Amino acid sequence: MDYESTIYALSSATGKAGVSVLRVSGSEALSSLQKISNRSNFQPRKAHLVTLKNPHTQQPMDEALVLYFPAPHSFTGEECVEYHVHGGLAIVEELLAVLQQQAHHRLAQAGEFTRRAFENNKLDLTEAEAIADLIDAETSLQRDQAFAQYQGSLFDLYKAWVDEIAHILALMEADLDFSDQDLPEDILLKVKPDICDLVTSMEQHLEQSHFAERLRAGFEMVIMGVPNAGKSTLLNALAWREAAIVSPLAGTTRDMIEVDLNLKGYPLKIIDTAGIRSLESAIEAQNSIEKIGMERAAARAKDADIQILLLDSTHDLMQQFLILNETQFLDPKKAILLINKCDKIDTKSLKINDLLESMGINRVAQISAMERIGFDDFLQQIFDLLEQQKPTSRKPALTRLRHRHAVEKALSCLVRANQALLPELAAEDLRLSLRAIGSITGKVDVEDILDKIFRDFCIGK
Ligand SMILES: Nc1nc2c(ncn2[C@@H]2O[C@H](COP(=O)(O)OP(=O)(O)OP(=O)(O)O)[C@@H](O)[C@H]2O)c(=O)[nH]1
Ligand SMILES: [Mg+2]
Repeated sequence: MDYESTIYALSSATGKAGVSVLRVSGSEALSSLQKISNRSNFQPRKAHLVTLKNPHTQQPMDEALVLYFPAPHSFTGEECVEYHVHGGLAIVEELLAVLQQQAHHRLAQAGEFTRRAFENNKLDLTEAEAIADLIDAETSLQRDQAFAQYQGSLFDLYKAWVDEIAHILALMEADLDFSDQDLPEDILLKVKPDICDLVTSMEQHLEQSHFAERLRAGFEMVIMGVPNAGKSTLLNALAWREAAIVSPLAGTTRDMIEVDLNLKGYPLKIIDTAGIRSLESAIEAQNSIEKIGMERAAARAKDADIQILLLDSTHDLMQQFLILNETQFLDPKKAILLINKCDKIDTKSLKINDLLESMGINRVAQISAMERIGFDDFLQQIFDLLEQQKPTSRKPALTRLRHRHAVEKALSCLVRANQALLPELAAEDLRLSLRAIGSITGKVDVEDILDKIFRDFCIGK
């Protein structure tokens, strides 16, 4: 990556706008600003109203607000300039062209400003990822989570772990290097309780992070039901559009259809599926498209955060449940029993409590997907179920598979270190564990940390 060039880019969205912001970062950022504005004096971090002129033609381009952020007190840690121009296409295009003509300037690549901020120690990798998440956040809860991570909640946690592992490692290495000096005997026994504490913390972290990962990527709610129960009608009603085809023909939906919903801050992916028929009919349907659709639906429902069992109230409820249950996806803890087509019958006649008891499910709602009846209660049930899955502790949680893999690796190394019979082997595993956690923030130099700790040890002066 070339860090010599001064880079520039349109930072606000493309297209017409009231104001567009262009960002320039690098050693030549101030000098190009001086040329384009015909002005030499800019106070740091103060807005200046200037007329921008094309340096070749001296034709005015726009009147703009410009800000100068001297290094290292800028987003990237380099000399930075922001141009706030009127967001017209011609203005933005010409300013970009003029910047291109400036010495050592080039258009920034995707993510390059943040990359430079990382290289200049302005943020760690988790904070850089949080910027991307903040920009992508579509619900308030997603934004809150991304913002906490941006402010360093994950970095602080991993930094504390790195410090603890490094401390244990330093003790062990000191023992190995200076075993003839007065360090406590049997170092392996001495550090074991600390390793065990770390193992527990990491296990809890992995366990409690599932919710945060889903909050970032979206919770999944799968609608399961026999053909014609009204699954696609429900999907369309929730999405307020005709996302799926609805018809009185059984077996209309073959593939999964997804729509996104923001439920009081929770990002929710709703998945409509192929209707489930009884196993007998499924056998008849060997290798058919319908069978594949049913298998996919069951697999997706198994992994989902919420399973909607949609039953048609105009047909035998228990029979429908038994058919659905044949595919063995049901997890009563995350299931909601949803009785549909309640516009057609007197629901008092339904023996719902008996049904719930035999299914082991404790959430139920009655709706008419077609007439939009009972939706408030149904949506509240979904919200309650999500709230129930929220971890009680407010500890920072990982949000990406990249973090999860690294923590899993660090954890397995610690477990191995704990079982090692020789301190040399345990030390090697601790080193690997340290590297794995360090790779999440990208800010760990193992040797550097050890140097720091050894300095406090006063051994072998
Ligand atoms: N009266 C009434 N009819 C409904 C309701 N919901 C769905 N229907 C009707 O039931 C039929 C089947 O609806 P769909 O939404 O296609 O059912 P599905 O479960 O997606 O069916 P498959 O895709 O074949 O598995 C259609 O004729 C709908 O209009 C409801 O709440 N009340
Ligand atoms: Mg359908």
